[in-house]
Amino acid sequence: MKAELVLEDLKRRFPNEPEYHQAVQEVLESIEEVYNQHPEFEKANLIERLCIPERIFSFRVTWVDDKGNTHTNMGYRIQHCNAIGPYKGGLRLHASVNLSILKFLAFEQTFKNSLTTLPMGGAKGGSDFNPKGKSSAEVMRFCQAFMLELWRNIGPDTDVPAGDIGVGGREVGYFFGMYKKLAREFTGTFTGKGLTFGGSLIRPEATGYGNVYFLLEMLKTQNIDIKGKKCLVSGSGNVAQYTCEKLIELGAIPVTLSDSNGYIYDPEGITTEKLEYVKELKELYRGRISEYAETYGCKYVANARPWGEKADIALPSATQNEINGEDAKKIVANGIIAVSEGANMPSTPEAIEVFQQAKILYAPGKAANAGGVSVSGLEMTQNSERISWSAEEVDEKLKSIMQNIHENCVKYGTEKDGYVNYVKGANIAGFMKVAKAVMAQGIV
Ligand code: NDP
Ligand code: 2IT
Repeated sequence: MKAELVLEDLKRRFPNEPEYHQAVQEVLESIEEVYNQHPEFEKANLIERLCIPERIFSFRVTWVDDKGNTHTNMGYRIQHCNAIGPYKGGLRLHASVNLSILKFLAFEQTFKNSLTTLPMGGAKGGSDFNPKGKSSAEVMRFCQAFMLELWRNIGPDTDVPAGDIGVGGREVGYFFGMYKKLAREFTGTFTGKGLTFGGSLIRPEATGYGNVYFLLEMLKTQNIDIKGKKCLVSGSGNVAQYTCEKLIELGAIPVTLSDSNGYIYDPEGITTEKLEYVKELKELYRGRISEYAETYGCKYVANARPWGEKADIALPSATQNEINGEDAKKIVANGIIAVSEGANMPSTPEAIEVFQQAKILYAPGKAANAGGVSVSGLEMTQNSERISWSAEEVDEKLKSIMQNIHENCVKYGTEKDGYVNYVKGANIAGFMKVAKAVMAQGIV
């Protein structure tokens, strides 16, 4: 297999899908050498089967707003691979959603889920519906209309969706309610559910907490204490909030948050009290992060990202390609020692190159943010057994999963000079397990 040729072919067959090409390229470059040690893979043309989704659903979603106007959006579900378990992955509601973005996310999800060691395949879905400025009733009608189309293609042993950008507890509740009505069953089809109807404790916290657990493991390899370290966090949604919560608990100092309009810089640090304000601002009032700056009298920079601020650690937690090569240069020049990705693919290939050249600790999303889907996997287990574990139990399992992912990255990603290439480690470990499972199941 020649990574370059495979990519060229995919670009020809699926043009205008830059995010999908970007995600595939990163994995292919990491695994090329190991893959080529297995002639049986090449003989079975395995690589194409792992890059191209098994199935894609796309459908029109029609809903009525509060004024009685009718709207149409596109809905999608990409079932990328179910070689190691039922399809599993979130739904994203954001105006930018298109096939390229969902194909990249479903591809990444497959190898991320493999890394967790839990039996989950990879999927992703969503819609170009823009939840901003919509009432709860409008969001509900949209979610119900979306589920009217998707429900036949998902199920507890088939495909289990969850949240992502624009989909939190409220939306999962609406999706699940409609699914349950149409399917006439109460099962664990959906994770991230409310605690009163089968949700798992620690699922809301899991991605942010898990990212900080992963960061701790990276810091441990260099005997660095997290206490007192200033952290740049981007985003201000689910992942950003619980990243901050864990950082504060461990004595680190988050100094930035952002949304699609700009970022705040609070040199005093975001405290527990200020974080409670952010949670309310975002979950209840659905406000803008600029209001934080007005409330606490700190700096707000419109239409910008926080990467030029001075700090010790960066935890991008908003969206894909939010750190470009120039941002990465600023991050390195400012002496940042570690970048741990809460978001999926937040760094461009140029940015990754800058981090790795500078040999700073750098963890890609598919390893560092795997805590979210891991606890989703634990939610599935609890649902099938009709039991629920305590917060401590789930948190302990989450910690040990993140430590195990870190160990695997070190095992497969350590280079001759001792530098751990976490991208390579995560890609090889995640990929090989799926590859072996696909091979064993024949050509299907
Ligand atoms: P939320 O919707 O809760 O929050 C998203 C945050 O990112 C918001 O602050 C949002 O700002 C900002 N954002 C979204 N899109 C853009 C954009 N195009 N430009 C600038 N800012 C943007 O989503 P999550 O916190 O759940 O997701 C954040 C990231 O983490 C995503 O990459 C997601 O794929 C990834 N992830 C999420 C997991 C989960 O369990 N939720 C698990 C693993 C990864 P605004 O409000 O202005 O839109
Ligand atoms: O990107 C991700 O891993 C998620 N959005 C979570 C997926 C899940 O099924 O919990």
